[in-house]
Amino acid sequence: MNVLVTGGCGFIGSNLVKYLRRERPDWKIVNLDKLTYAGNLETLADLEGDPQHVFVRGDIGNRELVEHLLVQHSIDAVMHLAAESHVDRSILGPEIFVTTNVLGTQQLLEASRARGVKRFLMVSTDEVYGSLGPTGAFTEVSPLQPSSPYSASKTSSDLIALAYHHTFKMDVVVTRCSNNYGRYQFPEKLIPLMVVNALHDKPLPVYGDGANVRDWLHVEDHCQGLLVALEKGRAGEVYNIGGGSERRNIEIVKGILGLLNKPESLIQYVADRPGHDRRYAIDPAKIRAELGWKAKHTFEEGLADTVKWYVENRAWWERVTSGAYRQYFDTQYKTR
Ligand code: NAD
Ligand code: TDX
Repeated sequence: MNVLVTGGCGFIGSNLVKYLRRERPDWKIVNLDKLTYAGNLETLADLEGDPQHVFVRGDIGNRELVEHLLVQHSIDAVMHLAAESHVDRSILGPEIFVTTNVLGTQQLLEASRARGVKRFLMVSTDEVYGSLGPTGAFTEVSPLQPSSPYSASKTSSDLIALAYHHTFKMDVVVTRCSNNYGRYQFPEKLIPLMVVNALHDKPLPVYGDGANVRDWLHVEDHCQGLLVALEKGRAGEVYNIGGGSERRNIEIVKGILGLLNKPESLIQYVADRPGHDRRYAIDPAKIRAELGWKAKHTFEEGLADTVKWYVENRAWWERVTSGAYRQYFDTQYKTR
């Protein structure tokens, strides 16, 4: 099987590429990534020289390039993760979110249709459902009510992918997962940002009252869910993937400070995120019943492991935050 993974140098994508190399060693993985600020090829340095992993720097919106790759590598399936992924950045500048997430996804779908890709897995998000009250959980038929430019752009791409199934009979499966955490997450997202700030003894900015709730999913559990959806999901179906670990932001921030033995005086309540969704919670009953998937990690064990990883891999996040990792690409690839 030959698989095109888009965004394979980002947080989830790089974990997924490593996971697929371990779990499906005979598959060829072609990794198409533009290497934006969020993409770091150095994360995949351990795959250097691996003939089953082919990295290509490029844009999902470049239809000619995508079609060329689909043909050149006889791609059977696409796992589409490439995106602009940060809500706060979408509030500062929505345009690139529409360009990449909406238009880029449509180009990728069109190229996949033209070249007869057998399965297209669209990695979407629980943010398409908007915000929940204090009770209940999102199911696959919950109304779509995205709040931010990011989530609206993801909802658009999610629906365009489903439209390609309904209209053109393309084999499309959509997954919608909750907040991921784990190794190699860019330190702009809640957990790695708080760890990095605490390690620098800098203030930890908690938005609003800190009582917003997210449903945390270990990235390894997510990767397993993506593989199962790719292999066993039914065409045209949506599968929610959730970790069953609802936590208030402030609990997480305090937990991180506890793990690092840092004082709670570092917590700084700051202005709320505009349009901040109050609560997300995923009902994963469908993927459990139909595909037999279930999260394995507990949040407490996963968070402790993640915090330890950031403590021990300071060089990785220092290079990522300074932009120094770009030199790696320049020396490894540009000269070839
Ligand atoms: P990320 O920001 O860490 O990585 C995104 C990757 O996509 C980067 O490597 C970047 O270089 C690449 N990219 C961006 N624009 C591109 C383009 N035009 N062409 C090719 N590559 C491009 O994101 P992530 O957190 O790993 O998220 C991956 C996917 O999962 C996204 O689609 C996101 O919406 C979705 N998702 C993420 C979470 C989460 O908690 N992180 C939760 C639900 C859904
Ligand atoms: O500095 C911060 N302070 C803070 O209080 C940051 C960065 C975040 N927060 C809050 C906002 C959210 O309630 O923490 C929560 C999590 O924030 P993010 O890490 O930015 O994630 P979120 O907005 O929930 O979106 C994430 O999950 C769904 C991913 O970034 C998306 O790509 C995914 O689709």
